[in-house]
Amino acid sequence: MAEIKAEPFAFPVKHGQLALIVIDMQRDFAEPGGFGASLGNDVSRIGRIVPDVKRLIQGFRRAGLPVIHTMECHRPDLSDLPPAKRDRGNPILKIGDEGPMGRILIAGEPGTAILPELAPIDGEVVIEKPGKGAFYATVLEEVLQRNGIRQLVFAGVTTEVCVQTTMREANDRGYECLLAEEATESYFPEFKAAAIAMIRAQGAIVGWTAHVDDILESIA
Ligand code: TIU
Repeated sequence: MAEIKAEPFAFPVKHGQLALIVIDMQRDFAEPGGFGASLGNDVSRIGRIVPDVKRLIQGFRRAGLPVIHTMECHRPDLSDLPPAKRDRGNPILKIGDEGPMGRILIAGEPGTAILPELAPIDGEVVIEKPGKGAFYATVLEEVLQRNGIRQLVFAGVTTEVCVQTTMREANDRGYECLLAEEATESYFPEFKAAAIAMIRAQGAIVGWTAHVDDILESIA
């Protein structure tokens, strides 16, 4: 397990310091009637990455490497929801409103759950986050430090919103970040392509990008 074939150059794997972080693979972003759809998005693209995200999760589990999951969600009393976030745009259903899968983006509601195919197993950390980035108002940094994790492979949705925000937060905190290209998706293919390009530009200014097969081969 020395390095992962990646862009803009090979990602140097450091033994015992690597974890997978799966961002917001929730029904709310992937299914009709959820938060993503309420914003006017065609959510059908999101479900198509599930097999690749699953392969990545299984590879990390097989290798005995940590898998961390995140969920974008808010408390039922909305005390962690800034009005600016609730009121932004003109969604069909706002965060906290009752939808076909329960209250939109509220912790514990059916629609807020992680997709069943990708569900966390016992012992895996799940970070509930009120923001787009997974460090803001969460214990993620503490969890990573306690486990000696310094390198993160990223999967999940959406590429240019919660994935990229978290990668940038992690990069600024000194973590080495690698985005798994087939295991991330956006509602806008052009935004996914742009996010991938800007992450690895300028000598990996935010981090590396790699194909799922190459990541799996290196950690096997
Ligand atoms: N709207 C959108 O593209 N994303 C989000 O609101 N959250 C996440 O990316 N998880």
